[in-house]
Amino acid sequence: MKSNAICAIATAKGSSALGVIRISGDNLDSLLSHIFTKKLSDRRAVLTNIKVNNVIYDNCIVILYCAPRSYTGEDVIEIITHGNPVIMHSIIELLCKNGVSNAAPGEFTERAFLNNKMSLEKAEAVSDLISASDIQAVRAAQNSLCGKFYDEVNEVLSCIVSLRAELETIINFPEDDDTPDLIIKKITEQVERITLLLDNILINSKEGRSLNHKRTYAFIGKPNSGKSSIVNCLLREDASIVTSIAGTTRDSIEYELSINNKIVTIVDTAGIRATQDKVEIEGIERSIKAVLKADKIFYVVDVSRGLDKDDHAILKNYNITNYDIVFNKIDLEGLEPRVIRKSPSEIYLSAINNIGVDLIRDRVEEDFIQVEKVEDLYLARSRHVDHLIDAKECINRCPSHISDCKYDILAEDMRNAHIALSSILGQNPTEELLNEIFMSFCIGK
Ligand SMILES: Nc1nc2c(ncn2[C@@H]2O[C@H](COP(=O)(O)OP(=O)(O)OP(=O)(O)O)[C@@H](O)[C@H]2O)c(=O)[nH]1
Ligand SMILES: [Mg+2]
Repeated sequence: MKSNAICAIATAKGSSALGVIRISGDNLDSLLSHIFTKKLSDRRAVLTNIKVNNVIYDNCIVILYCAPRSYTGEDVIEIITHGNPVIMHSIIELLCKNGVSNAAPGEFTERAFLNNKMSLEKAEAVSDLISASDIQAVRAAQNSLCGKFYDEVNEVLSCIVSLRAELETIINFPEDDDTPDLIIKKITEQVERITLLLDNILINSKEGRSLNHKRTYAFIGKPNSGKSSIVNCLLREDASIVTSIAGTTRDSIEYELSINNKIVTIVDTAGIRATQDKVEIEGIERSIKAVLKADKIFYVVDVSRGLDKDDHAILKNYNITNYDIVFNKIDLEGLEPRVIRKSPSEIYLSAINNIGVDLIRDRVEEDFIQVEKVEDLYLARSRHVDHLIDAKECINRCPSHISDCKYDILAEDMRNAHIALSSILGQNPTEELLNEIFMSFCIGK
């Protein structure tokens, strides 16, 4: 596939010791050799200046990977620069002046997929590996990337292909058949094997999907209840502004919090109350969106005021169902920090004194999934599980088709199971699906 050259900074934003710029396209050596003071050579690290019109952009390590032995299957150049964003952006500008365009998110991996360097679920695993929120998710993504998921899906696919071939023979040449009993026995055994393999993949994929999900916890409640104070305690820094003025937080603000080496998202939100203030109304609407996005709500109440009818109205009107009530400001009532487990559970703490805030960390930790045998998992996505369920539904219908000797209907269900499983690996993907998958990547990957 002929394609224009693309480039992107592949390292994170900001200053660092080193920065990496990635370029992919056809005939990169002839397109760009004039900007390097040394000749590049395939798969060799070359220490060279990037120099044009006597301006030295940087002294860097440059590696050329000639097509097709590269990540994308095209020529790829990786430039390792000093990690100053000014240097990296000036090199990107230089590349763009020389016929290279800025890469879209995930475009390198999309090209790798389109050039048959990797199947679709492996391309997805690249993105999942980068965003994995704990070590188990990292291991599971690595399993997918090494082809464990691909191999297992492929094994079922080959069983389905051979059964489909047999069914075609039975349907087209009924006179050549073995006795009906023998056919039924043979086909039943094959369907049983497919069912067994599929069940196993489905269990592992469902577990893998839950590992892939970074959980979100939103702090919701009336103004002044202490949401921002609790969030700041959890973050152990003054990230959110805290004042005694009700309505201080005007927007939903997301933070990443690491609890026991697992990253979760916590959201500080604007206090909910009836107001005429336009900015506050907008903030409250964002709080409602945060409710919808969250896996769980910590509903914060000033314990000295108690859970009143306004709180009940908020819980009801915003359809908040999965929540703990956090009674903050226990110092005002002389209460002890504690958790009362019931439905909903209650957590008593004092953010201002940082007493009992760890109880929230403990509650979050209770939600962590403990996976016994991570070596069996792959970091699956909902898309994969949906296709596996589609395939499973087709296979589940097979035993009754066999006993009714309805081989043409059986063949049709096998065909549909085949399509569902092929879709996981990205055989015949739609453009929309590819856009959806690759747009969620970071730029430079
Ligand atoms: N006594 C006491 N005061 C607290 C405690 N936690 C927070 N406060 C005070 O309560 C006031 C409101 O705290 P915030 O954290 O800004 O409350 P909020 O829920 O984020 O308020 P909005 O952003 O307006 O919705 C501040 O004056 C805090 O110092 C606590 O545990 N005890
Ligand atoms: Mg606040």
